[in-house]
Amino acid sequence: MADEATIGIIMGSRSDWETMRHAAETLEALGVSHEVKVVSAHRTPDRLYDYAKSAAGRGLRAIIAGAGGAAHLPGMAAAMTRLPVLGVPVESKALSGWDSLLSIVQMPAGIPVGTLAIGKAGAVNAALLAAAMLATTDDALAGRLEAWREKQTSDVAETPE
Ligand code: RP5
Repeated sequence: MADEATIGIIMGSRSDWETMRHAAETLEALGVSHEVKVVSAHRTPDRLYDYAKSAAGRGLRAIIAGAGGAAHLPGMAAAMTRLPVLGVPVESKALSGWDSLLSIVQMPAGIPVGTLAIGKAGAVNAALLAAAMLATTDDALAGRLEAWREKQTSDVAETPE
């Protein structure tokens, strides 16, 4: 889903896709238009600049940014756009995502990044938060989001086996 995307999903490396695909799949399930790009703060800084600077003008309403290690992508994107930025710490091999989490969450006052949990849970919840923000002004999406949550509740078994 890429035409007239309302949510931009960016990640620092193709290796982040295994985590970030859960954000894309969740938006897909909710019928939220989105685009997906690899944008690295360190390896492709010009691509990051162009992406963040053009995001609002292209009609995006929020950005979900996932990165691992010295995870500067969400914060640098947030520094260059007024759009809400949701940060997903990708689980790193060296430090199990602690490095990613602390890099993303400890923003200086004035440039916020809404930081989610490490890994898949964070990617799914970033998508749900983005959808919830859009749903405040989109009744049809609000209905789909409520239905998604009701299904999640009804899918929980009462017994472990
Ligand atoms: C970060 O470095 C990426 O977000 C990724 O999580 C990590 C490792 O990248 P690769 O070396 O796998 O490309 O910039």
